[in-house]
Parts: sequence; structure tokens; C-alpha cells
Amino acid sequence: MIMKACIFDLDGVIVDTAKYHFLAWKKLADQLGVNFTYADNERLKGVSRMESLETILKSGNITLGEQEKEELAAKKNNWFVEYLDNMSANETLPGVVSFLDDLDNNRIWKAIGSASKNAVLALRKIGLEDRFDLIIDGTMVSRAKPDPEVFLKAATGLGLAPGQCLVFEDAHAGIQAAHNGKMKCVGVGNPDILGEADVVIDSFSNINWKTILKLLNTR
Ligand code: B16
Ligand code: MG
Repeated sequence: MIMKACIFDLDGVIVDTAKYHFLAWKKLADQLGVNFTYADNERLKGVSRMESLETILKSGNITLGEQEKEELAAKKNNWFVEYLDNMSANETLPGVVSFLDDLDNNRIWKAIGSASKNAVLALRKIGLEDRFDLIIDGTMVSRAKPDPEVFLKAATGLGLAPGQCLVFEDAHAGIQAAHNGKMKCVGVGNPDILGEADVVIDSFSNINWKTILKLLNTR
């Protein structure tokens, strides 16, 4: 099937907000007295806010009521939004803008498929809000990755079949979501972590659409 669209995860693919999620969760974990490392954070990538909180509470053997959990999630989000507010266009990940330009030249549709409820804010901060034909984010879905809902909604919104869409992801849960939706997936980052993707690139530096098609066809 001919690829007609790219669906990009946001955090860790378009912009390095993953480090801010880590810093905000770390602050909360420290307050709760829960040990939380950079490696632990890997499991939270692409996972919804509430599920991330549940994971941290579980690792500290902490049981809380719904309202307390809502308060902690809101606290974390306020710290995260503070970091986002200070973010600028130079935090866009390397090669992203020229890759988007190349997709335009090749008439490939571009969508965002992010679990984040702050996706539009993050895109606005780096000046890329208007570069996508469609944005599906955490405010529009009810099931978190690895459920394919976010990517399937993007495909439907573009009027395309899943097989015509290629997902770009930096997280284990996101790659599973793409595959659960019958979409091919390019992992962006460390091949040791993203090995189950169809193809892995370390970044968009020196990557164009032709290279991606070649990599997909020759693997
Ligand atoms: P928020 P993505 C995900 O975004 C992040 O990777 C994940 O760490 C975060 O918990 C989730 O969004 C929810 O974000 O708290 O801002 O709604 O990678 O799917 O773009
Ligand atoms: Mg991500």
C-alpha cells in the first residue's frame, strides 16, 4: 500500500518535552518519597497522565483515593506546564522542520497523534502548530497507548486507511499502539529500546522521505 501520511507522536519525536515530563514526575516522586530514575521514566513515555501516576504510586506501595490522585496529577501537570511555558523553537528536535518541509514537497499529509493533553500548547511554543493537517491529542481520546485509538482517529480524520499511514514514535507503548492499529512504525531514538519498530532512526537529522521509504522497503 502506498504511504500517504505520517502521524507523529509529539513528546520525544517532534520536541524534547520528555525531559520535562521526567523532571515534573521526579519532583512529585521525591515529595512522595518514591525512588524514580531516568530508566523508570522510560516506561511512562507515551502513557497517559493518570496511568503514569498509578505506576509511580504502585512502585512506592502507595494507595490513595481518587481525589488525592487527581490533586497529585494536577500538581505534576502544573510543573510540566511551567517548563513548557519557558520552551522555545530551538527545542524542536534536530532535523524535524526540514523533514516536514520534505513531506510537503512530496505531498504527504502530516498529523500529530499524541497522548498529551498539552500537545497544542507545546506545538504553539515551538511555532509548529500550523504545520500539521490534523492534531489528535489526549483531549480527544479515551484509551491510552498501546491502544491504537489516537492513531486510528488520525487516519480516519485524514480519510485514509491505516496501511496508508506511517507512525513515528519514541516510546514502547506508542510502537505497540501503531502495530495494534495495523500501521507501520518508525522508532525515533535508541534501537535497543525501540527494536520492535519496523525501522529505527536515531533522529531526523539527514533524513528525508525517500530515505524512510528506502529503509522500510529494504529491511
Ligand atoms: P499530559 P506523547 C505523552 O505524549 C508523553 O509521552 C507521556 O509521558 C505523558 O504522560 C502523556 O503524553 C500525557 O501527557 O500529562 O501532558 O496530558 O509521547 O504521546 O506525545
Ligand atoms: Mg512520545
